[in-house]
Amino acid sequence: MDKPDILIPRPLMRSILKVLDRDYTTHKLWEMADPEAYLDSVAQMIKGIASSPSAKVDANLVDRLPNLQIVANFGVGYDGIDARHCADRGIMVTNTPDVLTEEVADTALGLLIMAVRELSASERYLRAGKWQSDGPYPLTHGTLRGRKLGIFGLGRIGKAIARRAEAFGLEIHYHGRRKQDGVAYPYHRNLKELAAACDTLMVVAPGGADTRHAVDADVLKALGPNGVVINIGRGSVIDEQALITALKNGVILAAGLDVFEEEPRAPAELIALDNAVLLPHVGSASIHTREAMGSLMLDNLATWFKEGHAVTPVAETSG
Ligand code: NAP
Ligand code: 8YV
Repeated sequence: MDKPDILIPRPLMRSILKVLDRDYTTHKLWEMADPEAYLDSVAQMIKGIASSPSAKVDANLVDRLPNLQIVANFGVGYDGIDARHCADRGIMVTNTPDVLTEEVADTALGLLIMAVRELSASERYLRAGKWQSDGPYPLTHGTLRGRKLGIFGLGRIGKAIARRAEAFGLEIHYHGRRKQDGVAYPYHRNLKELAAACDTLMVVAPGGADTRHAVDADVLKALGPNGVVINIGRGSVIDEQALITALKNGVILAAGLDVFEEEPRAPAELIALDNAVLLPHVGSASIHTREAMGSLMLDNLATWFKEGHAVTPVAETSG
């Protein structure tokens, strides 16, 4: 049997590319001098896309590929893929849920503690020699003690974060599109209500048009001057300019961000702020977890081309 042709828009881990090169005819778009012309020349052949959150698989790209059968995403968040359009065209879309949940939840708790207890700033203080020259680092205004954590997006990762936060003694609240059966944490119908009931907001909802800038100036104000915002979900969910203003003006206390509106760019204004802890989208970025995500993506492609079904289809294409 001929090896199916797979388009790879953006670089993937070497170990995954090795298997893709072995089992498929691969087309690595980022290596092409003229990606548009190359795409035109191979469009008829492409049966699958091995995608990742930094690649955009929009309706325009999908419609250029008449024989496309599957888009397999390296990541659980698939806001970069027009999954509704794929579903309309009968194209399968898969993602990598569960295998990264615990890793991302660990990172979220790390960010929370770093932001509340100023761990990055205090480490910078030591490295600058100030402990010796100026004495102990000032006591932090922030503490985890008595904090109420509002989780925006109580899904797989949100629940893993909640389990950890409970162990730290935090009171948990949540908001999503609906109240969940069997969940005892207080539910809030909208984000402003959630923020007003809490002082710490954990954003772990998906990106995309429905959640764009859901965390705005009003939500930040409702969180209050002791407020801490952590974003481990998607940069687009927070209005970044409103967040910068709130951090600068003491509307909230601090923020911890793993994701940004225009990755890999983190705004200079955020970088200049000592009350913002900034990570370069490393939530799932251990070799262990990225290998597991890669295996699941490869399983989805293999099962599709061998058996005609996928292991982890996204909601839009699972019916
Ligand atoms: P999940 O299990 O599908 O959970 C998503 C949660 O968000 C659900 O509880 C859902 O609840 C809620 N939600 C979905 N759409 C919403 C909307 N329009 N408005 C309000 N709430 C909404 O997904 P997951 O596995 O936990 O992953 C969550 C997200 O984390 C991913 O989509 C991805 O963007 C991000 N992520 C980031 C990293 C990183 O490295 N930083 C790594 C992995 C994932 P309802 O259905 O009740 O609304
Ligand atoms: C990505 C993520 O997989 O799963 C997601 O939604 O955001 C990360 O785990 C990572 O950016 C790989 O490119």
